[in-house]
Amino acid sequence: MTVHVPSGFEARLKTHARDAGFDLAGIATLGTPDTVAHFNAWIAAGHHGEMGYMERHAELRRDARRPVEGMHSALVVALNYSGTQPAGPIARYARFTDYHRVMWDKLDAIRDWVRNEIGDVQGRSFVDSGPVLERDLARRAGLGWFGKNTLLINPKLGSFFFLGALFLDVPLAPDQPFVSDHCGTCTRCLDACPTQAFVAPHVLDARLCISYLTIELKGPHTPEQAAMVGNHLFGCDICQEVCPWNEKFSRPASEPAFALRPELATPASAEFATMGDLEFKRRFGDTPLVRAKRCGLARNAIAAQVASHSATAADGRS
Ligand code: B12
Ligand code: SF4
Repeated sequence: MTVHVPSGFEARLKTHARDAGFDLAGIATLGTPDTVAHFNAWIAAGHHGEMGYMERHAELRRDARRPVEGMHSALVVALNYSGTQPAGPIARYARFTDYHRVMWDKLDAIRDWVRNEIGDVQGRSFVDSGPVLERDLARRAGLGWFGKNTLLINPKLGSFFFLGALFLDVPLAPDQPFVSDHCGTCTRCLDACPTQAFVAPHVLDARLCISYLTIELKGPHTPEQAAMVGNHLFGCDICQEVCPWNEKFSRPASEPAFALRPELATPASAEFATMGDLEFKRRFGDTPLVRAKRCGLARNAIAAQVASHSATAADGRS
């Protein structure tokens, strides 16, 4: 059955996405990412470290039509998770219920609305989960530019938001890509990174990134890695915190599921060093922390303890 897309449908779709709670919405046509060469160079340099899935599924990431056959367009959305909270050992995005399910549910509901509106359309929701270069797609859909810290930045929202996409098998009129770059001569994020993880503007060597070292890297830390982690327990926001666009435009999240959990906002880091599996699952099983697993959190908590003892010892000597 051929589906007829009525005139003005794209505008209604984006309005519907914003009514569903998304802060930004745009439309892109699926195809070869504009930044595929950057992605290829990043993989070739080994910047993905032990994130084997980035390499394994590289072919799919090189063309957004490949992950799901027959897909044509994407509704790309952003959901603010609030950059206004104070810094802490757990990155801001992980201080409440896991965002994947929240966003999948919203995107699936939008797909059902599309079916209701225009007929038998196939769709697939992606949130961080699929072999898709989401920031490339978001820039194509007009949502923002690539900051030198690699985050997608929107001129009215900053960068503390999640990205998601609803792939659809109908041709939709795309938005204009976001072509301008508003970083200018600023280098605050590059200068602030405590581990010098940016090998150049826009290029992150994940192997040096605290987010990677506390979440994605499995197994024990080398002494050098433990020292780099410092008192970070899960993830890192430093390159976003210092960004003037966040200082100016971050705002509290309006998504009810993103209500702050005090035990994640001001965690007792040391308790993660000894917590058992059952307790970890009971207290944090529905949060992003499960990505690092209980043993990853224990490893990070020990690195934090060592960092704090070293700092105390250094103070004592001075
Ligand atoms: C792997 C991954 C990581 C890795 C590697 C990060 C990285 N920079 O690649 C690690 C574990 C380190 C990580 C950390 C974080 N991540 Co992450 N991560 C991803 C994931 C799964 C893939 C990213 C990817 O494709 N990397 C490949 C490299 C090559 O891409 P890139 O660095 O983004 O660079 C792109 C552009 O900058 C551009 N580019 C590259 N070089 C150049 C050069 C020039 C001159 C130009 C103009 C452009 C350009 O092309 C590249 C390809 O599109 C995405 C989800 C997804 N499926 O896309 C989430 C995602 C990027 N992460 C996200 C988040 C929130 C984070 C953290 C903030 C979490 C935290 N607080 O700890 C940090 C931020 C660290 C950082 N500065 O990136 C969000 C970002 C939202 C946003 N506003 O941009 C995403 C989109 C998840 C989501 N669905 O919301 N992440
Ligand atoms: S801190 Fe400066 S250079 Fe880095 S992303 Fe923000 S505006 Fe761009």
